[in-house]
Order: sequence, then structure tokens, then C-alpha cells
Amino acid sequence: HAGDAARTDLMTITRYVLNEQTKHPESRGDFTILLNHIVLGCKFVCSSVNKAGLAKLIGLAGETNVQGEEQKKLDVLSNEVFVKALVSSGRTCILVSEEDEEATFVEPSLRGKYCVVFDPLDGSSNIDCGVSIGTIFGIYVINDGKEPTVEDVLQPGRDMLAAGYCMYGSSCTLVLSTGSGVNGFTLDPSLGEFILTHPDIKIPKKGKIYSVNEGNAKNWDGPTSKYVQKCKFPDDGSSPKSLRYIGSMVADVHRTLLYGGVFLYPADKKSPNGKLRVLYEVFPMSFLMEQAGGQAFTGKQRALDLVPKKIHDRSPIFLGSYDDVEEIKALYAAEE
Ligand code: AHM
Ligand code: MG
Repeated sequence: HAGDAARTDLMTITRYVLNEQTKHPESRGDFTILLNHIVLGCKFVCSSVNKAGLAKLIGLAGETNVQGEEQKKLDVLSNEVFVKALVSSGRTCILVSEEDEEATFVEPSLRGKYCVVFDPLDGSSNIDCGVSIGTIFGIYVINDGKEPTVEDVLQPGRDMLAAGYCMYGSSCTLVLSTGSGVNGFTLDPSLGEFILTHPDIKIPKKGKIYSVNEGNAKNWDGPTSKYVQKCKFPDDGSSPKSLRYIGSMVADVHRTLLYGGVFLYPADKKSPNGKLRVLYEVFPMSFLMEQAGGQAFTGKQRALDLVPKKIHDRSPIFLGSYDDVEEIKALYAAEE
């Protein structure tokens, strides 16, 4: 019937990116190719994540090799999936992964102009209990023909060309920004296609949720403690905020993007730079927040203005609804 016929009219992620490409007549389609390879990596990891529980319990055929080696850990596997997908795109020159100590320089014959920073499987402590986990990525571009160096990725987050994440949850959702707004796509497993389900995501200006690991409260600094106290005991007559904390950055940020509020991983006395990594956690999520109309702040400055010194640098982060982050900024300003 008519409903079925209409299905081929869906906006798939490929179609979306090709459409975007036509807005840049000078484009040679390199970005579209790169993104296709990232999408393939996401689909592959999604299918592995979905099989993970089964594979562990009953040992899926092919999961154990002839030497009887143990099945690969999912985070190691995901890293290999993305490294292979990115290198084989022929469009990358430097890869920075949370899983690898050093940056990977792509061999000259497969080299392209994009640098990709990523956390292949974030929140992996959540795998065994079936809680949502995800892949986070950010993309920089270097000048054509330039010999790549690690300096090319030690750039402020505002210079990213694109950023996104894929959440492996009850459904598989890919959220992407190429610098003009944020769009969300959901994998239709029967088609193997990501379909545009959340066009032009805008975060509510103010939210009713705060999201933080309160178990660290003992070691927080003044402004963080004050802010969380205000969430629970507002002094302006407003209702207290609800607390939601999954402990999986992708899931916590995804909820924040859709429902509003703030996600914070602040500094504490034990970890003065917080926990989350600048290049492949803080930057991509901050990029998405700003593109959705929210803000991202480190406690000192706009998160996207940070300049990382090392590829695995960390930073405190407060991100979410514009007005909520504004309140946090005021508390830090009052401290100075
Ligand atoms: P991971 O890269 O080791 O998985 O750690 C990152 C995760 C984030 O997904 C999450 O926001 C944070 O760690 C939770 O940390 P904590 O358990 O300290 O609250
Ligand atoms: Mg991580």
C-alpha cells in the first residue's frame, strides 16, 4: 500500500550528506566518502554490541579461533573496526583513538586530508549489564599536500569540521553536525540504513535535569558544589532539578541534548583535570552542544577554545542548555 511505497522516500544519512555536498560545488565528495566509512564502522560495532551478551554466554560460531584464543574484547574490536574503516577510506592522514597510546599516521598511498579523533567504544564498563554505550568522533582537515604532524590534531575544538556520536542503545542512533546544526539518524536494522529521525536538534534553553557523578562530591571545588546544591535547593522559587546519571557519556549527553539540562564532569581534588578526554570526548560533545544552541564550559573558558597539548589531555566539562551553563559560568566568575 501507499505507506510502503513512501518508504523509499526516506532521508537516509547518505542522501543527507550528498545533499549537503551539492551546496559546496567545489567539493569532490571526499567528506561523503569518509562519513560513509564511519557509518559502516558504527553499523559493524552496533551489530557486535548487540551480539555481545549472546557471544559470551553460548559462544557464537566463529567467535573463538582455532588456537582457542578468547573472543576479542569489544572495545579492542571496535578500535580495530574504526581504524580499518578510516584507513581504507583513503581520506584520512592521522587517527587519534582513545585505545591507542600514539597517534596513527596513515601510510602515504592511502592518505587523505582528514584527521579523525575518536573514542571507539565509550562507557565500556557498562557493556556487561546492557547499558547504552557509544562511539564519539571529531574530524579536522589539514591543507592538501601538507605533511601531517601531530600538531594537526592539537587544535582547538572550534576548528573541527564535523563531530558526532553513535549510541548503541535500545536503538542505534547517530547524531552528527557538520557545522550547520545537528541532525539525528536512527538505524533501521531491516534496511541497514540510518534514517533522519531527529532533524535540526535544538537543546531546550533551560532544562530540568542535572547529570553528574555525585559520589565525587567530597572532592569538588566551590562552584561545582554550589551549583549542584542549587539544583536541589533552588533559591529563586523554581522547582528542584531531577538527577539522571547513566555513567555513559554518549547516553548522558544524548538525553541532555534532547531533554535539556546539564551534564557535568567537573574537576575534583583527586583529578584536577576531570576525567574526560579533550580531543575525542569533550570537543565533539561541546561542538554538538553549541551547534544545538547550548553551551560547553570548562570552568575557565569556552570548551571549544581549549588547545590540547597532548592527544590524551583531559579537561573538566560542563555542557548543556544555554541558561543552565550560564548559571555555572556565573558561579565560576564569582569565585575569581
Ligand atoms: P571510559 O572512556 O573509560 O569508558 O570512561 C568514560 C566514561 C564516560 O562515558 C562517562 O561519562 C564517565 O566515564 C563516567 O565516569 P564515572 O564512572 O567516574 O562517573
Ligand atoms: Mg571514553
